[in-house]
Amino acid sequence: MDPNIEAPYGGLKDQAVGVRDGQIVAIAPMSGLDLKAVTAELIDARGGWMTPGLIDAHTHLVYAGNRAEEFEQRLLGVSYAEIARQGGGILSTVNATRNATVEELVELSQPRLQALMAEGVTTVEIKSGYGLSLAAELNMLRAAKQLAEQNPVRVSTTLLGAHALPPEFRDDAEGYIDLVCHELIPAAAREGLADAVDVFCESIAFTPAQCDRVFRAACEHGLGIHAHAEQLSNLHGAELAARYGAWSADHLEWLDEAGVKAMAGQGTVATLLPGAFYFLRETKLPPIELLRNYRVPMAIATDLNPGSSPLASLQLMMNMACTLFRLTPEEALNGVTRHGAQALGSAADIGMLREGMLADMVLWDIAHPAELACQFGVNPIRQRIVAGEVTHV
Ligand code: DI6
Ligand code: FE
Repeated sequence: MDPNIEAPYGGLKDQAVGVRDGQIVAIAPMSGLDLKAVTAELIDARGGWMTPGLIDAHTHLVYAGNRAEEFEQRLLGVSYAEIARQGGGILSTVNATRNATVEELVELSQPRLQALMAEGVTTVEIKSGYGLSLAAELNMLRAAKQLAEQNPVRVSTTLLGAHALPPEFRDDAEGYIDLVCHELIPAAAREGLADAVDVFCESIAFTPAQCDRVFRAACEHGLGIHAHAEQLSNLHGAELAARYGAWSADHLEWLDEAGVKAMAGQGTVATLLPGAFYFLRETKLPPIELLRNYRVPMAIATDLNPGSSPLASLQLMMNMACTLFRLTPEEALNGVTRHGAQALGSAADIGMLREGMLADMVLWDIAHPAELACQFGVNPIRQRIVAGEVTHV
């Protein structure tokens, strides 16, 4: 996936990858290698393809409860508003999450993380956002950190305090944003629990002015910035986020040319979430052609969450990025490697196979990299390697 290599996918044939202390220290042709002289452990790739470890740059995989019954009710004709009146929707996940301990959150989230890792994910971003109080948001982030300790995976954590308005602030959005800026962000930063901050900038969530306050607080505490923007309408949230040098703006179905331009100018990644588009049966497509024209890097992620994308498969997202958004398989693979890394502010360390980068990689039983986006349901993974160690997941 190294753009300095001109071949499709930055692909090189018949290469050896040398790893020491968790880092890639050499990539060189097999023909120049005297295998008998190599004292290190050898892995024979037997003609497979080696890619960078996959990166899922947008998930809400820590939560309690589930919303399958709502899904069923809606298909039986109960309206979304009626479900919300019965305490359903996002707030049902908030209730369940608030009532769970950190240990319970870890236990409930492990199978979802496991599913991602089994398909080759070596780095995953995990957001809070179902706690909406100081204690419950920090507990979600603690659960994410604990998952990172217990699994061979890198985790980037994001404080999404401004996800929804908690019931105790029903008529006081500004008061809740005060809490996010003056308590949640400082506490998460102080305890080293968050790498970045995120917001849901939408008519059903928070206004651009409120998101602006959150971004300012994030900058003051040295945290990265993500934004849920232009998912259901165009409030110019992506442009606002780009002005703060955001790592990524995500969803983006309603993004316009001015927004694309602003993102291009700041190097903000467009993180596309085809699973939410599919699950919510959206019809408005993100402006792929504009993003290409302005050379905005496109990442692809699962948005794994119980309400709008209960889909724990990054391979499925690669397929949907191609079928629904018309990305090429090469763009899709870039979206879950190099551009995913950029979306997490980690482009110097992960997302490419290159000397000096971390040795996170996946060996696939495939004859061509397009297979990763084309076929779904037959997981072609042979080996998953994190920091140079073969993992057994
Ligand atoms: N956008 C979404 O699609 C999800 N959150 C967000 O900011 C919805 C999350 C949920 O319904 O639980
Ligand atoms: Fe999301």
